[in-house]
Amino acid sequence: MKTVYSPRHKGHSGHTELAEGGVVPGFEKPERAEFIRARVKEAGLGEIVAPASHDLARARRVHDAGYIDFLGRAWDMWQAEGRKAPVAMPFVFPARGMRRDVPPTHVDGLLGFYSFDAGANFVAGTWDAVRSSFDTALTAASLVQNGERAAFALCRPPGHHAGSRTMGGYCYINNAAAAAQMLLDEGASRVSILDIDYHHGNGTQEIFYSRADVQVVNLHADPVQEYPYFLGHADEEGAGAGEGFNHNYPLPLGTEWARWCEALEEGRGKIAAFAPDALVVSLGVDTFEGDPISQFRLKREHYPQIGNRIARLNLPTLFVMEGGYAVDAIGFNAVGVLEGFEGA
Ligand code: Q9C
Ligand code: ZN
Repeated sequence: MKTVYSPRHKGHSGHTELAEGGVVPGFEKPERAEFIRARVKEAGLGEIVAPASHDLARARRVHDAGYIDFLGRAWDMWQAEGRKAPVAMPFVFPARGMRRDVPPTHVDGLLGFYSFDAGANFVAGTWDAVRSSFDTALTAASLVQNGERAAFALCRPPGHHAGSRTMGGYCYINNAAAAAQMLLDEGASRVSILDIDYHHGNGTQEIFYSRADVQVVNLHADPVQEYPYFLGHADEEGAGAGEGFNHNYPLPLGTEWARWCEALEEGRGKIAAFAPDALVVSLGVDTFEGDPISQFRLKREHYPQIGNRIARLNLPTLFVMEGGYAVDAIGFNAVGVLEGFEGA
């Protein structure tokens, strides 16, 4: 299968995050995408192509217009304040009991207004990287749309935590959601999203929660124990017209392959029953035993088996890169899924 990749992701670097009471270098760093790209080449997965530019109207199909507008202006607003710090990070959020119907005008207020945590920060190159990640997902979606069996969007930054008007968890534009929406807008009647990142894809769930045309299946660490903590429980099954089209499989910390695979099989059953025209896989490999911020125990040999099982759904499939922070293993694990898919 083809891989879509742009070097523009590299501008999103040097940012920080809050962890264990301090400010640390971001785990979501450029080496991630570079190691995956190197492995795609080494494994001979297929051609690597550059993304074509896509209209941001495609992002506004799944995000609030004011939110997308702010993403594009955040860094300039930060600089206009005369800030010397190289990283813009939110620090105040409209939580319970506060108003969120009056957007602030100050950049600090807007950063919090459009965030659910402090995990999506801006440096000078962030917006350009976000834009190229979005273009990457949509370009790969077009390949599938135009008849390819599968395509790999090597997106960075990732997207599945980004909701209709909130960034967070290293995510800005929800690449998988925008891609799924484009497939629908270009002719598909139903699309399934299978999110296998270690963390619950809260943004994707929120965006499609009331819809019957996008089924969302999510395997992840139980939110009572793990980030993002406030979404991803098994009883979240969709609302209104979307009732019955959201499926969460929360799993305990320490989950190993056998149990994880059982959840995958249940999820595959839901997808087969929904009979979508296409499948979008939110491909996170932070389920790996060596991941520095995660606590599942999948091993390198399990990733091709995941790809094999996904292939057996027999659907046009778009893989969209999400998380995975064990940088030295990320190439083997991410590309392992794709090789398992191709070999099935
Ligand atoms: N630094 C994705 O995998 N972790 N995002 C906070 C303290 C946030 C993960 C722990 C994890 C976000 C795309
Ligand atoms: Zn993750």
